Amino acid sequence: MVSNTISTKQAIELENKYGAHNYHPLPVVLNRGEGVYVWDVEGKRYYDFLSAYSAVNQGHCHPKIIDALKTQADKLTLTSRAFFNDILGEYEQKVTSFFGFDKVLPMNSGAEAVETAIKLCRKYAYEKKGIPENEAEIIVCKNNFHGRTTTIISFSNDPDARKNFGPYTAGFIKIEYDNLKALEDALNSSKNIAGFLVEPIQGEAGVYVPTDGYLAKAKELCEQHNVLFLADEVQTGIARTGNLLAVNYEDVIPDILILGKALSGGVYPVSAVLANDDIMEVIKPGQHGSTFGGNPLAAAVAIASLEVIEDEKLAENAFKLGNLFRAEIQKLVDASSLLKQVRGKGLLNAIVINDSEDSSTAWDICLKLRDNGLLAKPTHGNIIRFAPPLVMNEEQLLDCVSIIKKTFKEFEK
Ligand code: IF1
Repeated sequence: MVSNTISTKQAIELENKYGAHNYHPLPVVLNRGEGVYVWDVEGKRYYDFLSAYSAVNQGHCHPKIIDALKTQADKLTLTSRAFFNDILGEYEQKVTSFFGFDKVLPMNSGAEAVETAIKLCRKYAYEKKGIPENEAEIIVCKNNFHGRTTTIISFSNDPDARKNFGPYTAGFIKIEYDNLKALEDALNSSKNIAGFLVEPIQGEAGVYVPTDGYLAKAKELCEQHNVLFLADEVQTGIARTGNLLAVNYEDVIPDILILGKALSGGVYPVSAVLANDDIMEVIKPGQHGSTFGGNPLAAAVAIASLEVIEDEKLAENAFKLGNLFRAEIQKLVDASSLLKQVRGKGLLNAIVINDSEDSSTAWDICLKLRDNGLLAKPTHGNIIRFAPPLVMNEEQLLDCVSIIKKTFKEFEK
């Protein structure tokens, strides 16, 4: 029975009693979303400044995407890949031309797409580069976040993500992020390096934007060593950083591109791995897939989601509003002892609170932001991520800036 009269207290009690405690949500119970706004069960409206970790770039319940979902849902939702259907090919043509690759392997979650990219990279290394089987190494960066499957957390250095989930998958070399010498040393350390997997901006780590030129130079080093460059744009992609992809800022074309989240506008789990034929052809029938990967519903939703990004010029809007946001918050940083820094690109930003990592300050500030009508959540410790839907307009953004300023002023008293 779908309830529409449940109270905040009741909803939280139900989740606590019947749901695994694998999250610590902010105490707010939402029952409606539209554009940049969400509402709680008491009817209070909030600005959503998390966008479901950048899955709702197109805004909550975008009418064009919802319409595509509803229309397709009345026709055909799932065929499995045992048969063809009339919309997967159309979506594959759309997404490959949208991002400039020959082929796409459609999956569901971001982690599944990262796992797919790892398998593709390893198989390419064995079958095209002649690396001895089971010897492939993939370079990753410390403080990465690529998902929560056992292989992916095997190369995480976040104890919460990793502890007591072993034994871990071998074949990964961890280096410091934004450090070209570390990358070069790793590339020279073994002849079995298959790939370099990197977030163009480290999101979960706290929105770490690398030095200008890092991505371009890293790609160049990979090319020199005949190593594949895998860009995880699950969070930074789909216009979030003010470009269609974060790698576009440096004209980097990854060998393997990983997408998820806003590929579906937050309406349905859709992820994708894109590559050109010489890489994608190493996957033969029966060697990889998933029940829901590339299903008609996902295809219809993803086509509409990409059309919204293009038609509403959301990358341009994210670029413009991101500069405005950081300029306004910088004034706060300059005037406040509580704030250390604001950083980010486009509408993927974070504020660093001037307090210890293990303090509750960031959390307490998010509770006050909630009371003042804006929802955000800390990433690690003293960092609050600010990532509103890209459909936000200037007036709404400035309204949010004033809520943030008001909240920090209240907090400083
Ligand atoms: C959670 C974090 C963000 C991602 C990148 C792959 C994935 C993600 C760069 C996997 C997913 C989500 C996972 C979600 C919260 C959120 C998150 F805090 F966990 F780290 F955004 F920063 N690559 N990120 O950011 O995609 O399998 O989730 O579809 O697990 O709590 P997924």
